[in-house]
Amino acid sequence: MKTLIIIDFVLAASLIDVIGSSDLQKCFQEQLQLQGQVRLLEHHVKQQQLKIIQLLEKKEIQYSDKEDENSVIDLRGKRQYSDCAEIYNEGHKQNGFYKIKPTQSPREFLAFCDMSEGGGWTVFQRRSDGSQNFDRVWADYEEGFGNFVSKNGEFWLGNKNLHYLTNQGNYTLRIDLTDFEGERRFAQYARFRVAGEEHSYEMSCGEYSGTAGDSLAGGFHPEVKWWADHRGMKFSTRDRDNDNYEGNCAEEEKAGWWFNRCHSANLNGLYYRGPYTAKTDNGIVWYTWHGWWYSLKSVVMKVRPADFERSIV
Ligand SMILES: *[C@@H]1O[C@H](CO)[C@@H](O)[C@H](O)[C@H]1NC(C)=O
Ligand SMILES: [Ca+2]
Repeated sequence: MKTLIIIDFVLAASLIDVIGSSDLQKCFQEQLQLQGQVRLLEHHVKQQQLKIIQLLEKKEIQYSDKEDENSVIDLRGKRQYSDCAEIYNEGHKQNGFYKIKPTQSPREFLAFCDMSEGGGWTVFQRRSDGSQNFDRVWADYEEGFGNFVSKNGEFWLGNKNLHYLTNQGNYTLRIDLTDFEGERRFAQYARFRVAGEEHSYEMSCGEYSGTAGDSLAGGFHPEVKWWADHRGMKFSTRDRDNDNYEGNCAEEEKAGWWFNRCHSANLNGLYYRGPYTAKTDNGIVWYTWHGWWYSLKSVVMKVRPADFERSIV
């Protein structure tokens, strides 16, 4: 080995003699240039790699967004479920739209199952962003309307479906509310029930519990009950006035609801985003929390059998 190195030295020395020092300098310069180019290319390669990683991440995010977008869950089973509590008790604990068929219902329909807060909640109304129009006629409220695909889509399940659903037994109503300050409150009512079409989908419910105050039964003050109690009220829409007011609550409040004279809760009202001014109190109102002139950020109305017990799966 040593001899070889010596030969190399000798060779190099003789090469310098042969090529001349200016040529050698040129070679060195070229080498430096090439090394510079290599570094530049390496830099490009690194940048490209980063770009690829970023694009892949973006694609992944889009992918999960799409998964969020479509929240319909097909169980593909032969079994029919009367509500989300049954689905939960079968071990399905993912939030989403499932097909249910209450015992008296002539057909299956999609309902959002909220598997949080103990699970088994069938959601029949949601407000989240004002993307759906809730100022609708009787037939729309009867059959249901809105977005039955997206996780946070707005919808009304339909009075007919709500009737079939709540007449299967004693159902607890839970209303989850959030405001634009990021606070959450809830109101819960025992024995929530919606009568059939022949009774204009009259609503009844029992004892209140919760943190948002009792706006549905006007329980916040005995003297307001005659106009603020929504229990025992028939459903009203702008084309079907069943309220206790000389005028037409649904028309003025731009919503379908169990109006009295007219309300201390109007969760199907206009989506205003917080404090608002209008001729009438037609925002998304829960009086006992934010009064009549504050429109809430989100609402979820859901039911669950009173005797619901989580099965250990
Ligand atoms: C519903 O609750 C009421 C009052 O607690 C009770 O009398 C009734 O038997 C219950 N109905 C069903 C179907 O469980
Ligand atoms: Ca009226």
